[in-house]
Amino acid sequence: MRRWIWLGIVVMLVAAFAAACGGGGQQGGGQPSGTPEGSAVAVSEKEWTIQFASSTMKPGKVKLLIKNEGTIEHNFVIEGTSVDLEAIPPGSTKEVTVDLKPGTYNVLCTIAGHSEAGMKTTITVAQ
Ligand SMILES: [Cu+2]
Repeated sequence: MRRWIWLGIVVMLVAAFAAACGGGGQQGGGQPSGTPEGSAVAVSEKEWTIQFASSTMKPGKVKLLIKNEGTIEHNFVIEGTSVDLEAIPPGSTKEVTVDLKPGTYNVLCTIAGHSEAGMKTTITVAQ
């Protein structure tokens, strides 16, 4: 007889525990999984190259993270766009967002002599 009472208590405890857990689980759900606006593309500048992590991009807003991995100042220009970054000190990173339309763009460092030495590249924007 006593055994049944204990069993009843255990069943009630388990039920209470399950209810508490169920409530907590519902609270955790419902996080929206939206896609972030644009995508970041890493760009490395140094003597004497400009390298994009990806030189082909989709049209639309693209965030560029330009890191000067060289030992002297460089700047960053994408011809035909508003992107015209002032000198980036060695070791630092600048961020710029550009709205790219389909096409091919020349990218260069406009400090005298740098693009001639190799600091230029092209990127292609296509669907
Ligand atoms: Cu440069």
